[in-house]
Amino acid sequence: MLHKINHIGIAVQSIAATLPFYRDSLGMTCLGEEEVAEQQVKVAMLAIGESKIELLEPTSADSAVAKFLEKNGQGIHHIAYEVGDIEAAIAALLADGAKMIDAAPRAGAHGSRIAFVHPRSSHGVLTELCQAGH
Ligand code: CMX
Repeated sequence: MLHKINHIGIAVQSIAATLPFYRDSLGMTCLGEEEVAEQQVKVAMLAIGESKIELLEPTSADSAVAKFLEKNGQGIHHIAYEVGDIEAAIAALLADGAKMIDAAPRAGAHGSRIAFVHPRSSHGVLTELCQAGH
């Protein structure tokens, strides 16, 4: 069902302040920045081998990422797994009794379709299913 880790999301106060560490000190390639209005975040994607690091900066004080930062401070926010068929993956998880935040896929960054599993079902780790856009 899962192909690989697509990306790891990291919540940050400021992408501008964080990017130099990942891009310049760690030497990752920045693939671009984008605002995902539906999620009330600005994201910067960095490539590391087959996987990516997604820096998440909230654009609104009542967004999911702003609440996370308030409660936990900066740090790892979610793990996103790549799937070939996101509808089938959601159906399989629901059939196993998992609580989905998204019972149907929604739009993610770069034309992808995404769905989140509630962290209470995934033992404390916010888990994202991600089907790449074509
Ligand atoms: N990782 C692990 N646990 C998390 C979490 C995270 N990132 N975010 C929230 N939680 C936990 C909280 O600690 C809390 O746990 P307890 O009940 O044990 O205290 C519980 O989930 C509920 O959290 P809350 O602060 O009360 O917040 P909400 O219920 O309002 O929302 C959640 C929680 C997960 C449903 C919401 O953050 C959500 O819908 N997230 C998915 C969307 C998202 O995160 N988008 C941003 C990134 C988008 C992108 O990648 O493009």
